[in-house]
Amino acid sequence: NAMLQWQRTGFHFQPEKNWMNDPNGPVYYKGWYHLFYQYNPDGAIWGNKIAWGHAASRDLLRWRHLPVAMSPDQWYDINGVWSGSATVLPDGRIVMLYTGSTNASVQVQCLAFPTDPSDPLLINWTKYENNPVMYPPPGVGEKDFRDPTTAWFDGSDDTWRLVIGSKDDHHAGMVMTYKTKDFIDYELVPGLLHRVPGTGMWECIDLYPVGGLRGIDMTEAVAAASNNGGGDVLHVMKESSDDDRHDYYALGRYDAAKNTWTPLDSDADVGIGLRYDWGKFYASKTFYDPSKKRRVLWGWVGETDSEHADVAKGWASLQSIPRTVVLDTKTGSNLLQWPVEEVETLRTNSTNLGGVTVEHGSVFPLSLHRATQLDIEASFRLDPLDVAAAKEADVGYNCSTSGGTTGRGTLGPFGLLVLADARRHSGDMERTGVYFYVARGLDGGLRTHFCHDETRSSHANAGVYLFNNATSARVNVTRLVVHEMDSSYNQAYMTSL
Ligand code: DQQ
Repeated sequence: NAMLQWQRTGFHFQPEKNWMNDPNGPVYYKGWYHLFYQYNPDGAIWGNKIAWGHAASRDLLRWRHLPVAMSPDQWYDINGVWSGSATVLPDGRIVMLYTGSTNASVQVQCLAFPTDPSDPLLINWTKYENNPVMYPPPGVGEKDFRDPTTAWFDGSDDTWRLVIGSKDDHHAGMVMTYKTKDFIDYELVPGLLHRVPGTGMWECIDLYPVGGLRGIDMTEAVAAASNNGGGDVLHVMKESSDDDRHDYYALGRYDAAKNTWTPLDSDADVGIGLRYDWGKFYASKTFYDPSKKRRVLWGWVGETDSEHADVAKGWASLQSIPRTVVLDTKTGSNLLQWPVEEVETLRTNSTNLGGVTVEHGSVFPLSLHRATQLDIEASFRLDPLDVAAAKEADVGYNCSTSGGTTGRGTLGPFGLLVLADARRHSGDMERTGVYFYVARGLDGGLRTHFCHDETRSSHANAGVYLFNNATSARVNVTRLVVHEMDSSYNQAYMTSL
């Protein structure tokens, strides 16, 4: 069916068919990036036979599909080979830890290794003969113990450490630390690394350092901290909240000796309240890429299609475009994310359309070739006189509830209407808005909201428009470069191998 074909992605990773959820064990090995993922080889829905799908890439964009890496075939993972993480040892060997759901549906941690370490594609995996290596500790529910992180080395006692998320019987989300010398015997480190009442099960914990512009490996950060206090390095803790299915993070300080992680924003009882993403984005995981010295983030993007539609399509879900994550050094209070630089290699024709002014209350189309996949760089500048004149106080602007692209304010909304088609609906163009809204806070300062509006989205693949729905402000589009993207390449490459 041509329509269903059309809905396949251009650049986002998807298996050739069937269900996918969490990204697992991302790692760079002998020149290849590896992505494993929660996969149902039998159909387009999640089930109790989840395996680890596997793909490898040289550039994080063009993927080679590989055979299923691990299937639920042992008593300790017969109900699912669930999420886990890779650790690269100093000699280059890889250790994989994952959660098995046992024949009694108990969550246990299991160990696996590449069968042939000389194979850069890591096609075959061997499960450790004496799995499982960790059981739920006393006081922790049998079904509340999953998703081990990447381990890091701590030179103070020459152990590897990792964390696992859980919840307690007061519905508090919590993070436990384990240490091990050999990845076979583990010791629970006393105390909890973190705990937040009322947040439920914490899935897929991620814990990693951020500092300047380059990424930092966790082992490196722990070593630096014990030598010189660690400088300005902060540690991100992320949890995937099973209660509301969003990924939350906070910046904090990790103290290895005390086994504590303390959020910077200590007043927030929640402790972890920032979102990576306001769309569908869950069970994410980062890895340190030694080849480009960066930290890269993947997240599972579930689709909003019904289960019925997924079954009809024969597939469900994609992975986000991998993103480089850095600390926002300007604010020191949040992260910045950007698609990995490799995305730019997909740009073909580029058109420079900057240097225009969009008057208030106007919409106009950009003259582009018809293209289904675009990468748009844009900078907007409000007229300073309009900004100075804006008196209106921001009484709680909200991207979702303040009218989207049709709202009206003194300094917004303005921006782009993409996937827009004026012919389909007279007077009410189908479009997806990507826009800004600037408001003056009660303290007199300006706040910029960056939003998207899907309420009039459709499958239209026609035009891109500039719009400015502010009541009086003019907007200068100082830079506007539209890159057409080579969208055929990814899928063609995947199927040709
Ligand atoms: N998905 C896995 C679990 C994890 C959950 C099972 C998060 O390991 O907690 O498919 O989406």
